[in-house]
Amino acid sequence: MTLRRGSNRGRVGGVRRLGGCRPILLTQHDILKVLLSTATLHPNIRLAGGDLHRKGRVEVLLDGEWGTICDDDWDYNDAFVFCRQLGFKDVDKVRRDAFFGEGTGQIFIDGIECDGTERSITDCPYTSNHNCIHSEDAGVVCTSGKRLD
Ligand SMILES: [Ca+2]
Ligand SMILES: [Ca+2]
Repeated sequence: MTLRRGSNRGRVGGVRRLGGCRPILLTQHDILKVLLSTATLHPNIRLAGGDLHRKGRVEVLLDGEWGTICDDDWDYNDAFVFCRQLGFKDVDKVRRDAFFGEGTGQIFIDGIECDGTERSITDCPYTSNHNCIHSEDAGVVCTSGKRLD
């Protein structure tokens, strides 16, 4: 296969002079960019400690580290943004008080106040200067239905 995009022509020519590993790295980078731009699932959040893929302790990846969300102000609107971000249609249950077990690491988010329209949980107003402990970790049960939009 020959790439005809103008931006790649000079790069491919330069790579030939530099040796064998660089073309593979550049190609992986291009593929990763496409995958990230088309991904339905957001790579920076996850559910942990639940027994089904749609429920668990809500966790976020910030600065390369997984951490939790405090249940202070954790309500339906916040859970809705989280479930939608994971690709689910809605929220089944909002869980508080480390319902799915206590997380480890940092508590990144406290006092979260989503209005329900945000695309990402980290787009919601919140404070990282928390007054929480892990027994207050927030959780959620998302509906089994996947979002269609
Ligand atoms: Ca809230
Ligand atoms: Ca608080």
